[in-house]
Amino acid sequence: MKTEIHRFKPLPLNKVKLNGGFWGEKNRLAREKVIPVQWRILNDELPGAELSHVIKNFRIVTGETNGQFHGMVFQDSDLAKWLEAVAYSLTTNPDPQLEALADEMINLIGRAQQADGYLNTYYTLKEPEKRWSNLRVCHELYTAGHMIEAAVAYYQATGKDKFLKQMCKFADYIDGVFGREEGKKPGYPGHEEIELALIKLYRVTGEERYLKLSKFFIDQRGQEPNYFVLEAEAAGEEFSADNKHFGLKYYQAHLPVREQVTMEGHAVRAMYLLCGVIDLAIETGDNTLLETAHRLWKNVTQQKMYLTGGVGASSYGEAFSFDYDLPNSTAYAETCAAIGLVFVAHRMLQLMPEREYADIMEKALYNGVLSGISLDGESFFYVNPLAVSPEVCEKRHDHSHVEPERQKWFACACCPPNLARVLTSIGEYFYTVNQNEVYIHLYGNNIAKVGLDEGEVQLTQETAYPWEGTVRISVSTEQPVRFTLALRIPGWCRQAQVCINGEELNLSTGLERGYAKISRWWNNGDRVELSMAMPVERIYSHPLVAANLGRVALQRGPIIYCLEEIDNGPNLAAISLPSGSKLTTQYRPDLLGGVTVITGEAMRVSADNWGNSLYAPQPPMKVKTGFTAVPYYAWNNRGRGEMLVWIRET
Ligand code: FUB
Ligand code: ZN
Repeated sequence: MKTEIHRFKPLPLNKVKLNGGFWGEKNRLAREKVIPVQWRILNDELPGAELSHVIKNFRIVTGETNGQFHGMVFQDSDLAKWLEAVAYSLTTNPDPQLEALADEMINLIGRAQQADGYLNTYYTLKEPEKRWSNLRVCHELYTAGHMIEAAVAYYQATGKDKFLKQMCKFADYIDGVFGREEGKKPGYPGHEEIELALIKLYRVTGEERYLKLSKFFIDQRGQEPNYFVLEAEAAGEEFSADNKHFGLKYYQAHLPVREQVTMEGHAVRAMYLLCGVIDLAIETGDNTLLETAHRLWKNVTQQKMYLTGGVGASSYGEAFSFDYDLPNSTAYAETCAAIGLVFVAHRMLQLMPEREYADIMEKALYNGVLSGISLDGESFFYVNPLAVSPEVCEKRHDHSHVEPERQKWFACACCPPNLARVLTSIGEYFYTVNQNEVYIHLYGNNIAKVGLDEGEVQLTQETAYPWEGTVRISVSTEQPVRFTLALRIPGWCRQAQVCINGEELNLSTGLERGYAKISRWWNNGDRVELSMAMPVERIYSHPLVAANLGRVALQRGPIIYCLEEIDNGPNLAAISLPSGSKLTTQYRPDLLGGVTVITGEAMRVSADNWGNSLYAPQPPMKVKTGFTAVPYYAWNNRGRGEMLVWIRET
């Protein structure tokens, strides 16, 4: 028997109807633009985009076309993530044509699947005899995980089980290959992903063996003798377990997972591992996993996270650096890693509704995730630094990983379809519920249908959030229902008011873990109004973040701001904000799809009167200047130019 600790489940996507507003619009963009454009890219039909070849790889396997495999060893995962996004889109917005397209892809996947259940176009085409021989590097289990996630989502969206059955067959085959039993491989993936996917498969099928297999992969990671070391030895490959950058830490395999103290290595891998750990803890009630999850969460969010919710500071290895090492212009902060952090936070909320988890989920969503996609949905950042100078990116080798402009696609295209699946499923991040409690974590226009022990209620949120701090929630119910409505009062909010049917609720008695909890009989037509003061805040870093010493960032509500060259002229480094100067906000419907901008007075170091000498014994002249800051996520939507989040403060 498992211990039931899955007390708070996300309100499923099909119960949350987004109604315009900030996330409603992003969701619409993902459905109407991102999915169709990515379909063209996956078919190599978009001029000017990096070649994907992913669908062609499948067709080569099936013999429907000739050619060579092209792409990364995990190229199949781009199609899987696209299919997962399609499934979420179909969940909220049925579309027979899109569904037919997805069915066609599922049939193709079925035809490319080998008789024993194996599926992987790279190995099938290039190295059929080498299956599972390089788990550390070659991503077979990662790719399988994405396929499984897509199949689960498609089954949930459509009720059709063809894809699910295909992936059960694959998972059963994997189950036959891996394990501690004689004749099986005691290995685990170099890139985590299948752990969380198998738990999804277990939840949807009820088959315990998938849970056990996920547990095996998590338990086995980092055990001695180390599988990756043995695997490399067997292949005659050079692999140094304690290599600074690509040793066992890179794969989170330096220690058994429960003994890991800090979050190390490749950031996306680390986030996906943490997701699996939390899911497994939820399913098994294993306290050692819970402690591990809390410990690693703390290390990431208190020592290794950018203000934007980006994680993974180091471009070398796409990895975490040491504590407080958060350089701005060389930041890697991969879009997928911020997405991974959102997945982690969402799972932490299922363990316990703590404001901190929702705050970080929101921070990453509005900033480090959304910066990855252009406002028109057609181009993407893989890397999300907090300071960019196009000239530096072009000329300096240590910045060569930074693209100063979003790209249509990438040779390694993990981020764009990851964004597609997050934006199409964004409704699932708004609420978690149990039998008689409804927690609201994200604010945005939507209608939610919540099934409680005492009956179904409908909650309608109306708001101009994140530009305004007022959220109106109305209750529809056929008969009075007793339940608790818990509203997150975000950590950034210093002054909040809640009124029920016009009467103010006394919040002075305290919030519960950051939520205003209202337990009562709710009647049809009851209204709740949450008002959150949303002044601009000056944010400072922990003194050990050397890159930000003497610097300030601007935040309003959940939105982090930046300066852009187009508004402030070149050489943003020359600008400084006098502390305490007045900051003004204005909503600009005409700008960047509608954003609130921050303006104010600043100082600019001037080269006028300086002369030709490179150095001099007196400081340069300073002149007064105005400045305009725009939301970080919206930068680089008006052409190429500099960008800066952390501004010098005088
Ligand atoms: O290795 C698969 C994906 O590609 C990773 O998650 C990303 O960091 C990129 O390397
Ligand atoms: Zn990525």
